[in-house]
Amino acid sequence: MTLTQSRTRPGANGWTDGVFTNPVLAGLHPDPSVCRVGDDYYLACSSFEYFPGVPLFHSRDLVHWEQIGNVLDRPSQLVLPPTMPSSAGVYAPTLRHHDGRFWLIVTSVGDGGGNLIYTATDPAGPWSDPVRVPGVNGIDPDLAWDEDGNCWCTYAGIEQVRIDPHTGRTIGRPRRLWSGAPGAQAPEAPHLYRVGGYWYLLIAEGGTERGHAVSIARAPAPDGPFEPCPANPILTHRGTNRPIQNTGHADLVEAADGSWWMVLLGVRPGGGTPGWHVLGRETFLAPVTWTDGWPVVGEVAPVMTAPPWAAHPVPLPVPDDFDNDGLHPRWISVRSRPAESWSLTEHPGWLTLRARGASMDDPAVTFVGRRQQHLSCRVRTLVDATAGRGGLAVRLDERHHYEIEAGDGEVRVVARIGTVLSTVATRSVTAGPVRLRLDVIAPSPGDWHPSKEPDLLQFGIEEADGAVDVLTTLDGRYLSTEVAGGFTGRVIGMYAAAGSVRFDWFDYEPRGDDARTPGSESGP
Ligand code: 6LW
Repeated sequence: MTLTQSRTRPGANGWTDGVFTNPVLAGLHPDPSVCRVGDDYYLACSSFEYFPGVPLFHSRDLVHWEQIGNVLDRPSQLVLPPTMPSSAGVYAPTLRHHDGRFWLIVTSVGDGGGNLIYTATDPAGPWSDPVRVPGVNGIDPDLAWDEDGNCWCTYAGIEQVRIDPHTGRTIGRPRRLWSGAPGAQAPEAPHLYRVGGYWYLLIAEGGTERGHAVSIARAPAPDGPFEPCPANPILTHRGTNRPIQNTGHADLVEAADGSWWMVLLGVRPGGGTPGWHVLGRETFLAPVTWTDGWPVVGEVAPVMTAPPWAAHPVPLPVPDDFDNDGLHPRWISVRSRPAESWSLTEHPGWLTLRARGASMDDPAVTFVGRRQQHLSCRVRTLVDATAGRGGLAVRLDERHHYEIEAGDGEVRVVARIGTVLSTVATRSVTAGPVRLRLDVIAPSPGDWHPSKEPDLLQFGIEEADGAVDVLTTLDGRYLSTEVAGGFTGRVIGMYAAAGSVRFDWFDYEPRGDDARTPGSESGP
């Protein structure tokens, strides 16, 4: 079936009268790294246990980002084994354009992979197989080239070593460069740039939680000696009541007009105290000016003054009816997506999933999902579980997920919260396809008490006329990073836990005030 539905909304697409909305990449998009080639900007993020990995975005204005691919989209580039824990996997890319090529370096954590370099002439892919850099023992690697063509790899600590990026060989010994503020934890996320007569070393410190911050130092040469900025940290929201928290892990870019911008990660905690963020760490944009040779970061707020050249909106999400030959790059699976686990041709117009693991607890579960990008949203799918068991799942990790599942003449809602597993509600249904529906409902701003939940997840069966039989409503805090731990956020999608399960369409619809936040969509 083809679902045709157009969605327009006044003030949609993150763009109204010279303002834009932050985050510019909502949902699980942390550790952004950005580079410019002419008038085009490219950005990459961490992807942890998800496959395909390292989402790659294009923009003409830094505000509106469209996903053009994933750097890691085949097993020869990286295998994420089932033994690798959630929130391990692929961390913190640096994306640069040098010598006519795109270069991307990441750390593969938890499988002994270490630091890996990939290159491409077209950022949409294909990207190369990896060059391993065994002499760099640290996360968050950066690549920078000096005027003599030396390639400097700087990483968490903060340490640095010269490398040959074509072979991965280190040249000389790693050296400690700078550790940020005395006593601050986790100096990490370095990026090294030449601006004017100085080399600037941008870092994150304080840990990726509420104490997160961005600091900078400068030196006459890429290897130091580094002098810290007297105004450090140049960005932090620690100890404030701002709606955007945990601001850190940043990258700088000079726009085509000579203005400077910072991309960074932050979170939007909801509910009472201590606050729960459910969408993961998201990518925000802030203006940067220079004073006395130091960058000064502008406000990071939900509504921002747009750069004068920001003008082209991106479409809002539309239903995916699975009528195309392949899956859009936004669809991600847990660790791998073997060819035998999914098909768009077995029943044309439907996505067929074949079970591997027996539930969403399984590290190798057959799951195809997308990031939750809006605080309130409605997700619906038409599922035929005649030949199996499966449905719609909201996943934080193996031990924190809710799902509404069809199979064996029933629809049931299952909740996994840590060691507790419970079937919360069941309904008998007649044979044939059934519409499963999830409404994620964030409270209105004034609706607050100290233990208020960040959101509610209402699961139901939708009739053809749109009426909903609600099975249950669950507290969203248990699918937050503050409860589950780790580095990710919610991913919502389809799964098969037994036999084969077919999905005719999947519809993710932003709701509420937050619906103006761009969703990096470009059609199914
Ligand atoms: C990343 C580190 C961080 O490697 O979190 O917030 C880690 N910063 O720089 C995982 O995303």
